[in-house]
Amino acid sequence: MFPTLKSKIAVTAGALAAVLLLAGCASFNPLGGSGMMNSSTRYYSPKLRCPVPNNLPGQLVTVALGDMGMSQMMGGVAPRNVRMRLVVLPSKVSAGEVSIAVSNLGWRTHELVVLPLGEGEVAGGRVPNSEGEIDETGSLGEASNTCGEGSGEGIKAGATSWVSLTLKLGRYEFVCNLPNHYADGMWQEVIVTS
Ligand SMILES: [Cu+2]
Repeated sequence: MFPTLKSKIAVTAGALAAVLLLAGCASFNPLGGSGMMNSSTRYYSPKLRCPVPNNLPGQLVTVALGDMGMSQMMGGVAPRNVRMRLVVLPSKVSAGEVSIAVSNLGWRTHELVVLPLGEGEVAGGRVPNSEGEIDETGSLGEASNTCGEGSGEGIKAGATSWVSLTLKLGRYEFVCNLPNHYADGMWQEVIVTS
């Protein structure tokens, strides 16, 4: 089923809200002090270089991935614990076919993996291994293909990726599982209702 005009407008508004949300942390300074990071510093997103197809099946869910781009500003030296974001809109969908449209608004490569949450499990509660990655057992799919559908080598900065899946009733966790990105905050719970 194609999304109706109304739902398209809602999705556009949602994506915009996600962008604003990401931009909203512009003044967040992971390094602490002022120095070269002052109030005039702006968070800058690369321009998206490939659109998501507008005829994806089922309910459309948008995911915005972001990071503070510090490594660019700091001349390629990445400080530890750079804060990263993963924002899913809407975070509540009905069971059935869902198309997930992912935009990487950050400066680093990211990805989107859909994992189930078992009873008693909470989003953000997984423990990364020594490589900084979490266990992807039970993954329902991923969007990690720069300017393409499905699985790939990661979504490059300013690129999109998308995937269509059937989600059953339950709780899920959308994550980025590149090394240390989960621990840096790239996860969000998504609830699938009847
Ligand atoms: Cu990431």
